[in-house]
Amino acid sequence: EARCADAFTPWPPEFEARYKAEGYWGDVLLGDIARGDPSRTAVVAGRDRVSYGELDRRVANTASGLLRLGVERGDRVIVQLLNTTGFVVTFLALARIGAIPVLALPAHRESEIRYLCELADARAYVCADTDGGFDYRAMARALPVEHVIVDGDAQELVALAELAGGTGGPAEIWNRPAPSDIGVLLLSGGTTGLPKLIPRTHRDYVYNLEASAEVCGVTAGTVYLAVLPVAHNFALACPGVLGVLAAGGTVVLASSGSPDEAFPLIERERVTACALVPPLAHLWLEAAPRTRNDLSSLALLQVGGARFAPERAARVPEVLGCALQQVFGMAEGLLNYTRLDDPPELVERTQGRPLSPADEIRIVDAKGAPVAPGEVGELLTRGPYTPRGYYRAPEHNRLAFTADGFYRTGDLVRRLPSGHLVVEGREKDQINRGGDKISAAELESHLLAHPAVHDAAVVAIPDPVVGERTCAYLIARRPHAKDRPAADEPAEPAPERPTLRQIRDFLRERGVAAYKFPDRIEYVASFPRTAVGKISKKDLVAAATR
Ligand code: J2J
Repeated sequence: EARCADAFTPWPPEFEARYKAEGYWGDVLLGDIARGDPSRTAVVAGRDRVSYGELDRRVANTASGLLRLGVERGDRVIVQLLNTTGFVVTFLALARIGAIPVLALPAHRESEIRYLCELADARAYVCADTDGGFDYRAMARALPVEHVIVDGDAQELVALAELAGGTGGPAEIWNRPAPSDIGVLLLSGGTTGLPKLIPRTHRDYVYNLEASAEVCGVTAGTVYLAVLPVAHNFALACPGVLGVLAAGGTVVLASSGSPDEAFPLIERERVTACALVPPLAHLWLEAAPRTRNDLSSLALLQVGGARFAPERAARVPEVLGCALQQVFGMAEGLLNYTRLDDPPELVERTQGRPLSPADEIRIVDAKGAPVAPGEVGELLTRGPYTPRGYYRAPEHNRLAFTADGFYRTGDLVRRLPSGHLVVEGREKDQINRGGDKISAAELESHLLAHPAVHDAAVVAIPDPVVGERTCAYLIARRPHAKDRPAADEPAEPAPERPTLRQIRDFLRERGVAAYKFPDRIEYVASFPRTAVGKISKKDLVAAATR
């Protein structure tokens, strides 16, 4: 516990006492949540079919292997795995020995992973072998970590399976984590130049996943299909893979949410629940009327991560034959769910209400004063599973949290008398590309590194399919004065303007995840400014959509 003290802001003692006394925080550790009947199926992934008994053995053996390697309590380990059994085993094994998984998305590339290694001062990196032509092992060899562990063909690196196969059986874990320790570091969607990590303690995350499982009616009979990356909070713990394992249900892991892959799995495994982002839900609504697959087992479809249009929400029950649940969540904590017994009106038109009776909500105007009931304002929140600060980010924390510990979500919401929230927009400088979050500042700083780019401003433009797309406004760099033609030569040459293709190649070359690439670029001579001289992104959006 002590070694983490400088890295994150603990809840004040009176809150800790209250959350414990009221039963939100218990003593269960993240590594011990998979407590299903040993003979029942815990995880299905491709040809892998693993019982709870077998899962527990694999977790114990992997935990021993990690200890033998020298990974110990408090060490940070970057985990970049696909939706595989290896992810579940690695996550639980690390949690069991008190090492802290730092969850990267499969789409992240060297720029993001290297930064995470440095920020978290990581001991080890666990990755897939390859995916879609990308070789994680090649990237891994250049990273500043002591150990690289590979789920799959490890070449000369350490294989995850080999790690678990050591002799001597499970080792004694003498230095167990405390429930108040950081159990996992989640990646923030980000609004700043550099990504942030969110420290989730064992006890707050266990509450997060157990309370979510309860609100979603998860039982040992649940068969949950994970198609979103399980490194993301939604598919991991809302209730996600961990919530379903905690209830003794079955988790089916898939690598894509396309109807071609998901529908046959739903039929074969008799899937009862699934979580999607809106663009995927849209695809499912389009594909379901024509499918030959039997989707009748599906009882609950969660949709969240970005705005889900009410017209589409209303079609889910008739077209997919299941209940819809809207989820407005964030890796920073607060989760809002529509409830299974909410009237259709609320399920279709709201993004749910807070999970916990102990969640505190404030909706404020630009000056920080509460708005009148029903008015739109910025959502601030604190509660038993909303941390009080980012990991190793004291300066940013002073901006992102109020003095009394409320997290500034940057989301603009309206609250109905029922307590349900409607997301009306966003104040933060972020693009929500169908659930994928892109920090404008981060992308701008990459664009500014291009030698032909003088200035960059990134905005979200509305899109009928993914909701928002990324548009980068660029000011091309004029050639340097010394390169300019002499006075007797003809007029100065036009600045060179990289094409969208060239910009994307440049970002790929820099090791930036592809989902952050702009969909569109526009060259301008100058940016519109606000009265106080800041770039007016509102005017840029208006110009892009004219
Ligand atoms: C509009 N905007 C939404 C929604 C999230 C469950 C579900 C989603 C996330 C997630 C998550 C939205 N309508 N229904 O972690 O556990 C936007 C908001 C929010 C941000 C958080 C979960 N649901 N959003 O999306 O950390 O702007 O978490 O602040 O990726 O997504 O993004 P993220």
